[in-house]
Amino acid sequence: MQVVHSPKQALHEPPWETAGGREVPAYEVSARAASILAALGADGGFTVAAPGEHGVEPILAVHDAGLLRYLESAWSEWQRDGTGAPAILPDTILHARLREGMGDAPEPESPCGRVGHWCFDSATPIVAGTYDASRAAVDVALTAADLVLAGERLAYGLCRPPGHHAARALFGGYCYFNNAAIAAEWLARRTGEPVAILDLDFHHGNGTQQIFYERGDALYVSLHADPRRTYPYYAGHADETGSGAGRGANVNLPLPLGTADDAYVAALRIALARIAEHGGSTVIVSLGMDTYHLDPIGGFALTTGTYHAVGEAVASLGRRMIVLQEGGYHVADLGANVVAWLRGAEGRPPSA
Ligand code: SP5
Ligand code: ZN
Repeated sequence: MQVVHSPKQALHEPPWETAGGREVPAYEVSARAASILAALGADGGFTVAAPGEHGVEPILAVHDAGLLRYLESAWSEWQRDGTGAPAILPDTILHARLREGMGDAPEPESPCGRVGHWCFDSATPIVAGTYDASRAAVDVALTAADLVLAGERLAYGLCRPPGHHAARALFGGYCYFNNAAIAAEWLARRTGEPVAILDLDFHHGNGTQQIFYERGDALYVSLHADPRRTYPYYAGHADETGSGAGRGANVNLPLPLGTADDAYVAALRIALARIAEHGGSTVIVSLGMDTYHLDPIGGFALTTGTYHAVGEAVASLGRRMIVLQEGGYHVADLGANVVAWLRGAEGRPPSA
């Protein structure tokens, strides 16, 4: 199987994040990609290639130009006019109700004001290499899409940082650009076909949902922890089904904390049935391994064998697959879990 990865992605190495009122070591670290690369290498069935550069146009097809401009300039501005802190995190965030009834606010001019205009949480630091790494992750996703456009049945983009929490004009949730949404739009424009995105990360992909919420040609289907108790809290409920031309093309399957293998696979069958009803030849998979029973921030109980079964079940749709890495924070087992999933998707048996 063809794998796409860029060493530039390791330039994003946040020192810490804040979670639950505490400063904690960052979860979304480059050791995650190293774990996956080591397992792919040990397996021997994967060929890793670097991405091709695709420029900013495919990003601007999905994201607000102001978000791109902000991420491109944030670190140098912070060095020039910021607080001298080793990472950029917002202290004041543009909450929707602050402007209730008043229309949009202009983008502020100070570094602390700007970051809260574009970021929605306190867990997604910007450091020196964040922009270059995020651009590389987009190129990884687009190159994986290109492989499938060129005839591969299946390609895996080892994206880092991940993407599914990034909305049209907003970053957060360890995500800066929405790799899967950018690849989906790229594919839709090139093929003229409808496209389906299956999001298997533990967390709801609020960004991908937002980007395609009014689109009928792009189906978004997600299995995730119920947002009533779990991040991102404000999106991912079952009654969010799309609007306008997108009515019916957004499918959320929230699951309770503690969800284990059998219940997960049962929900997956429902997700796959919805995708089978939608047209198009390709499925983009937002693959998060934070559903793992040992994950430090997830709350499901999946085991490695189930990842193989899930990959196999998704492949049984008979569609081409662009598989893009999202979350998964149990670094030691992350690589084995990804390999199990990809082997299932390829129709190979689980490794011994
Ligand atoms: C791509 C992705 O998986 N992003 C996840 C972002 C989650 N950020 C908030 C993390 C909150 C962690 N809460 C820790 C609870 C530990 N029991
Ligand atoms: Zn996640």
